[in-house]
Amino acid sequence: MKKYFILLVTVSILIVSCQQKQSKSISVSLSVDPSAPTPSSTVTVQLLASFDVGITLAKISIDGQTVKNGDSLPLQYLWTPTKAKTYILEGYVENIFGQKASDQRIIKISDQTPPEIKKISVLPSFPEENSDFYLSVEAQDSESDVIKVSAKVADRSVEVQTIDRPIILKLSDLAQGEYPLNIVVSTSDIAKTSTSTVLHIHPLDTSTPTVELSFQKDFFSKEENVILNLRIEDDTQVASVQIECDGVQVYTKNFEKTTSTSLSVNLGKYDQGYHSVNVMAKDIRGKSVVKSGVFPVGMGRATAKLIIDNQNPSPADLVKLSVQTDETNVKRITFYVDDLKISEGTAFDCFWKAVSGRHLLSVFLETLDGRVGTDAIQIDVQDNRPPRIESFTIGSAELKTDRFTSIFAGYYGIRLTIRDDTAVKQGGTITIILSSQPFPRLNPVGTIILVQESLSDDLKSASYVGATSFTQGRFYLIPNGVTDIYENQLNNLSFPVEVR
Ligand SMILES: [Ca+2]
Ligand SMILES: [Ca+2]
Ligand SMILES: [Ca+2]
Repeated sequence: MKKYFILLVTVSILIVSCQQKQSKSISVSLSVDPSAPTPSSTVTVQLLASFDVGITLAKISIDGQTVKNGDSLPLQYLWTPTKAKTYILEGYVENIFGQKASDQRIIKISDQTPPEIKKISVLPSFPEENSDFYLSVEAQDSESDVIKVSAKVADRSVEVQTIDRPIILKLSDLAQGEYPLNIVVSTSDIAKTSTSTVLHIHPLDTSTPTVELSFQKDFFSKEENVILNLRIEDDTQVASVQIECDGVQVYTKNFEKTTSTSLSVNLGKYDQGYHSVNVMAKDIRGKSVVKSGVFPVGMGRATAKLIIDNQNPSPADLVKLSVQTDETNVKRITFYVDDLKISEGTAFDCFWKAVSGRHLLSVFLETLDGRVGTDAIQIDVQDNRPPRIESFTIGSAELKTDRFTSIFAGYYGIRLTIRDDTAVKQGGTITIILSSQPFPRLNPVGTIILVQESLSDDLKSASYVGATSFTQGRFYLIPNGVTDIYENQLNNLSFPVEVR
């Protein structure tokens, strides 16, 4: 029994010491051949261990991905890297004793071939003085994802290293002028290429173009071509204009070296209704503006303008009334003087025999498509007749020119009312001369001043009042200063009065 116990202890010590020995001695090593591979190399990766008995798992991984595994050593993997970059290679081993060991290699595969430059562009296309702009570099490389671009212009240099495509570099604050621009594109110290170009920095363009649009007419008929007038200006250069009608492009034009332009564009014929127009103008720097408008076809007012050949006729003069119109489909033209129709039909003119006074001449034009237009002119026809006396009273006695009117001596109010076919003067006075002799043998014995008491709304009639004392005798009352607005004066009238 003691003998067995001693044997068991001896075996246990042996196993423990054997395990201790193995855990001390196992080590793995990963070899890489060639040691500095390129993307075109075939690389032999080999995993070895110091103690290769009882292996349960051996594996090789690249960047965490297992590429080869097995249960015996050495383990070999033939690797053909395609990308130029830094890789982590790892070898790993487990054995029946539960031992684990690993080894790592950092392998940098450097790119031998330069990237290919596809295109270099400047954004915006016209970089302006003292503002930001960008270089866009389109480059590709089949081995390297990361591409480095360095750009040198004037005293600036910028550099970016990225996997983004295209590769964008920001530049700014250059004065107006031309600069050599050098660009180096690389994927490693030995894989690089370069190019150079000339960079133009333009003067500042501060505003979008301006567009003024107007139509040749307020509206058009279905038979007419719609004409659009445009004026376009820009602080640098107008580049192009594009016109859409009802959403359909109908016109484009490009311009050369102009800061302002005026043009009339024939948009063609349209159906009845309202139509929209959009005008887009661009300047040479790519700034654009859109202006919109609407034009009616077959609707709206008809054009009608009244013309008269004599603005200042005398009574009985013939005045010619004409209508000017753009309409081609006239149905009816009617001319009026005041409310009186003097011509109706399709005649474009007519005559009117002027009569004194203030008159409203008008024309009314109708088209076959149901539109109307009208125009009017007010004129004053100067009359040549003085006002006439409507009534002349002393107290309640009405004076006449052809017989004596009898009154008793005393104090009387006097009233004179006059009327003119055009208008009497506003305000003022009328003087009544008292003569002891009949007209024309004047022998004044006194005067009476009458002041204007009232004026009718149409200015044609006015009343004047005054007062005086009459003593016995025979008198002739002669009004003086009875005139109309044209200074036609009433003369030579005398009114006999007998005061008893
Ligand atoms: Ca390359
Ligand atoms: Ca501009
Ligand atoms: Ca008159």
